[in-house]
Amino acid sequence: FPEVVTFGESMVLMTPANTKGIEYNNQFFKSFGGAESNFAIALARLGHQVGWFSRLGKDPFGKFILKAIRGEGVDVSRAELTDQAPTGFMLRESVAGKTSVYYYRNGSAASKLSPEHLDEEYVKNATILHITGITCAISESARNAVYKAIQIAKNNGVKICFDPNIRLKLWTIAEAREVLLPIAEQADYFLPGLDELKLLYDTNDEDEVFSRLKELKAVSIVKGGNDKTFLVDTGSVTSFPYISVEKVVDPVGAGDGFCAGFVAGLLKGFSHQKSVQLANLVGALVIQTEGDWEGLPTLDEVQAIMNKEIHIER
Ligand code: KDG
Repeated sequence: FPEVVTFGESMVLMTPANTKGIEYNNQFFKSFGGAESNFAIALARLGHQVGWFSRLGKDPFGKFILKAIRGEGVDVSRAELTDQAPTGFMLRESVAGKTSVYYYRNGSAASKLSPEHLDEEYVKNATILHITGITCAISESARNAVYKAIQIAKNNGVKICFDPNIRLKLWTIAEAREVLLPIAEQADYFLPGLDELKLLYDTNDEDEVFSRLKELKAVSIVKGGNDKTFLVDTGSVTSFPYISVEKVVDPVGAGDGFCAGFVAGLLKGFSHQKSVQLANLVGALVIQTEGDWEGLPTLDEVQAIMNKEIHIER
């Protein structure tokens, strides 16, 4: 059984092959994305056994995604191709510095994920279960699968790692709050962005945000605070500066890589502090390459950087 289990929707991702944007462009690059599979690929590259599952359409998109994730060394034995519904897809464009995402995922195969698709033994035998708010947002049945996975984890001493990953194209902030805040209370590791916390706690006051986090039993790692990452651990807050990079090529996927870096640190027996540093390093590397997961580093790459403490040039 894998050390880490995660599940959630992966979609085909189409991006315009030039700067004209979706409306005027005639050629597209095809890849795929999904917060949980990005996370799983990151962990596999960092040398860990990780299982990801979802439902995908039994269509060319679904087959393409499944093969690619399997090819990255992620265990996909519990993922399923179904002819019940198609694979979701998304388009993303960056025009004049503004990135827009368009989802075509309503009624997708992954949205039909439900508690019955969880293999209890599989979740039970993991060390860490990683869940994100996206799976809670795509459908009621997928949300119920998340609740069931949390229950299995709780009953079997599996640690829960939770990234709220708020996507306001999928639900309103009021809906998100109602679901995500109680999950944060159950998590062992909570990895939100500072902007997400402001939305969740409905405040711009950072002191208030941190005092809310201190009330949680979870260790919280907060991404995105003024070039800093914060670790909130047993009531105290420590900050870590970001690793500066020459050029940010594509920030999408940084949060998923960050979570995987932190979890890899935990599995390697690092302290929480050192795990946050590994998380920052993975985040800094992935934003220097186009794509949600393509630029994720391998264990050799991060080790070389950590051992020599060299600056990253890629
Ligand atoms: O974190 C990156 C993800 O946002 C991306 O890969 C797509 O999972 C995705 C989503 O639902 O937006």
